[in-house]
Order: sequence, then structure tokens, then C-alpha cells
Amino acid sequence: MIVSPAFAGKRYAVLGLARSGQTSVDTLLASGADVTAWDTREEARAACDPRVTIADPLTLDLTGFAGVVVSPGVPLNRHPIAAHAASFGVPVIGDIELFAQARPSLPPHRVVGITGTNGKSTTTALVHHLCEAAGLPVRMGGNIGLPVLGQDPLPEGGVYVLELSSYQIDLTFSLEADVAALINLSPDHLDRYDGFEGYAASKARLFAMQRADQHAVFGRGDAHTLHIAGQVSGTRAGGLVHIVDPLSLEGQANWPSLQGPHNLQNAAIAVEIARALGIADDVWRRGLETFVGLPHRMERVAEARGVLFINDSKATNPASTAPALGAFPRIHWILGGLPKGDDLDECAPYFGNVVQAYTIGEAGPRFAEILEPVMPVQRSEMLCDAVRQAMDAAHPGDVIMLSPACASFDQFRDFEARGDSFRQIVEALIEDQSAPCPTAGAPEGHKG
Ligand code: UMA
Ligand code: ADP
Repeated sequence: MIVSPAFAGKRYAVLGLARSGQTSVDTLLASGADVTAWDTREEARAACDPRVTIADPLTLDLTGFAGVVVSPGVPLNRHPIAAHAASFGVPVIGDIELFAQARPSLPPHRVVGITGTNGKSTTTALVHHLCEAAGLPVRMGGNIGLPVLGQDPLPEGGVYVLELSSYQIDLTFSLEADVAALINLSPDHLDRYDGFEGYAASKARLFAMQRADQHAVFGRGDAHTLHIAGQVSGTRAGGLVHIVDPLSLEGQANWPSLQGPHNLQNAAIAVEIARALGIADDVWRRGLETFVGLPHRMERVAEARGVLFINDSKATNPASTAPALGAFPRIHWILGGLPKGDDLDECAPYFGNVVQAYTIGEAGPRFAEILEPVMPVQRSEMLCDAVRQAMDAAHPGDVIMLSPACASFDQFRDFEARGDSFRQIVEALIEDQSAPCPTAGAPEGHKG
């Protein structure tokens, strides 16, 4: 766990006691701070350390508090905590800001901050892998599901690779990432922002927090990312702003876990970060070959009778599904869930690769309407029926791919439960195509 004298003797309120909130409490207590914490979930409050005072910060006089540590899942734009804390002049911060404030007391190290609408986790895991390949002490944390404060501090020369969501950046003010990267930008999470502009501005703040002598890396796939790159260029010395060109990177055929045009973009960003960290060319080249991808992202779950099954459950918006459709020439495409928009325009350039679509979930009827004029569509409704129908239709050489372009929580707990369910269904039906559907992944009202 990371501890710091920066918090000793100070008072903090912590709102939200899931992964990031709980590790924030642990760090603050171990650092000698006084902590008051709250979560709307009774079981989360009950599990809290007995040294913590349990009280809703909204009911507190916050005079004298050093900060209110809010979890990224708390919708700051709608929750009254922001106005309440402001009325006492108390900053609303997150676990990444606590990490930033702890940095001066850690052994000398560097921080890489990676954001973007899609590809963050893949790029973060890849940079971590390239650092390991170079023999650097390294940890990854943040939105990838590993709160950074829960990790043991690195020795001198270490590299912390942080995946940062816009929610986390909104709660961070002094990170000064040695290398910051923005992979891409497309509409997402718009329920949390004042339009797309607000979401883009949130991502841009990662660079506003940097010093003028730190590296900034950008994808070149969309105008919004290039616009931010242009703004940042004016604030940096030459050679510190890198706009990467994926097409300049050769050898993708030798990187089994980095297939598809999107992964070429992620690899190019990771390589530019590796260069900024001083990792030698032969080391990162070999690292691209040995990287093992993350589950639920273009994950090969099975191959049977010449048909490949791909789990891309993490593709929760059309922009992330589009490149997955670009990765294979004959796809049976399972899509749908809780929609994030009303169209599939971003996927349209790759419709020619789809043999047949199988629509599921709440978005199913609307997606079927969009796709029926341009391709054969099965209105499957349920994931298991979709897999069974796709297996009936597929020929050797075809790919059956779950890449839903939607959030999951109309039918599943989260994207991981949806991907796990896909894998179980595939395994059961490969064994016996008339087998009953395995029951898994019931919704629990959670995010996806
Ligand atoms: N809560 C309240 N009051 C409220 C609202 C929420 O008490 O009004 C409580 C909830 O009951 C819950 C907590 O606040 O206990 C919120 O927790 P959380 O949702 O922030 O969950 P964590 O486990 O702390 O996970 C967070 C990130 N979650 C979100 O951003 C929604 C995780 O990203 C991240 O991995 C983790 O911190 C560690 O850093 C997940 C995510 O879905 C993977 N991210 C989004 C995405 O990738 O699209 C941004
Ligand atoms: P994130 O952490 O930003 O959600 P992931 O690396 O987990 O990103 O990938 C999520 C999904 O987004 C993948 O399943 C893939 O379909 C898609 N994806 C990955 N990288 C990119 C990219 N660079 N551009 C567009 N889509 C991508």
C-alpha cells in the first residue's frame, strides 16, 4: 500500500467505498489521517475499518477538512457533494489525486497517464509489459481495475502506468504525468458531461496538469484528439509532443494479441510512450510479439470445426466495435445490449465484413431495423440463441464475434459477466449444439 506523510494529522471525508474509496481509506488511515466515510450501500459501510467515523459528508460541517475523496462512479455533475464541499472551500478529489500528493515522498519514479475513449486498458497493459521487458520496476493501476494506492511503492527508477478515465481526471489536479497519452476521442459517458465538449475538456485536463518539460502523446485517428494535440503543442518545447502514425509501425502480423486496426493504433501509442521512457527499439519490438492481451478484448475463446469464436464484450460503444469488425473478412456479428446512442454509423465502413448479424438485448429491435436493409439479420434477443444460430450458419473460416457496441447491464451485471457468459455458452454448444443454455450473468443493476 502507498502511504505518505502528506496526509498525516489531516481530516478527510471519503464518499464511495468500493475499490478506489476503500483503498483511499486504507492509505489515509495508514498515513495518520482522520477519516470520515460514507457509502449508500449499508454493507460497504459495515465493512469499513472501525477507526473510521461513518457519516454522510453531505450532513457534515466540512470546516477544517483537507478534502472530500469521491469515487469515480459518483456522478459529480448530479450529486450535491460538489456544491456542499465548495460551500466550505474544501476540494473534491479522487484516489489519483491522493497518489499525486503522495508522489514527493515516494522513491524517484516516473508516471505514465493513459486516457482516451477506447483502447485505454489494452495500451496500459501493453506499456506495462514493455516496461517489464525492459527490466524496469513497474506497476499498473487506475481505471484498469487496480486502485494505484493499493499497490506497494516501487523502488527508485520505477514506472507507474495509470489508466485514467475522464471521471478520474475530473477528480485529479496535480498529477504532472511524465508521459501523458490521449489515444482517441468519440462520444461516450455523455450522461456525466455538458455535451461532448465537456467530455473532451475533461480528457484535455490530463495535459493541462503536466509541466512544460513532460511528454505528450496523441493518436491521429480523429479531429478532436488532433485539436487537443494542437493546443498542447503551444505549451511544450519541441520534441515533447508526439502525434503517432500507426502506419509507420511494421510487423503487426507477428503480434498475436494486437490484431486489428485499433490495436495497431494502441501499439503505436505504447511504442511512443516506451521511446519517451528510453526503452530500446529491440526491447519494445520483441515486447509487441510476446504481449498477451486482456480478457474480453478481441479475445480468442475457442476454435471449433474451422470457426473462430471472439469475445469482444468490452466493446461497449459503436466506435470500439468498428475496428473489431475491420479485423476479419467473414464475421457473424452478435450485437446489442443497453444502447449508448441511436445509430451504428461508426461501424458502417466495415459492414462488408459481416456475413450475418444477430441482435440481442434492449437495442436489438433498433439495430435490426438499421441493419436489415444492408445485411441478413437474426433477431435473436438472447445471447445463447444468437450463438446457436450463428453456429448453425457459420462455415469453416468464419468468425463468430460478440462485439456488442452497447453497455451490458440490461441483461448482465457488467461487460465481464457478459463475456464470461459468451465463453460458457460457446464451450457448452461446441460440446453439444443442442445443449440447454448455461444460466449465468444475471443483471444486478450494475454498470456495464
Ligand atoms: N455511491 C454512493 N453514493 C452515490 C453514488 C455511488 O455512495 O451517490 C457509492 C457506490 O455504492 C459505490 C461507490 O460509491 O460503492 C462508487 O464506486 P465506483 O463505481 O467508483 O467503483 P470502484 O470499484 O471504486 O471503481 C472505480 C472505477 N469505477 C468507475 O469509474 C465507475 C473503476 O472503473 C476503476 O477500475 C476502479 O475505480 C479502480 O480505479 C471501472 C469503470 O467502469 C472499470 N470505468 C468506466 C469505464 O471504463 O467506462 C469509466
Ligand atoms: P478501454 O479501456 O478504453 O475501454 P480497451 O482496451 O479495454 O479500452 O478496449 C475496449 C474495446 O474497445 C475493445 O474490445 C476493442 O473492441 C475496442 N478498442 C480497443 N482499442 C481501440 C482503439 N484504439 N480504437 C477504437 N476501439 C478500440
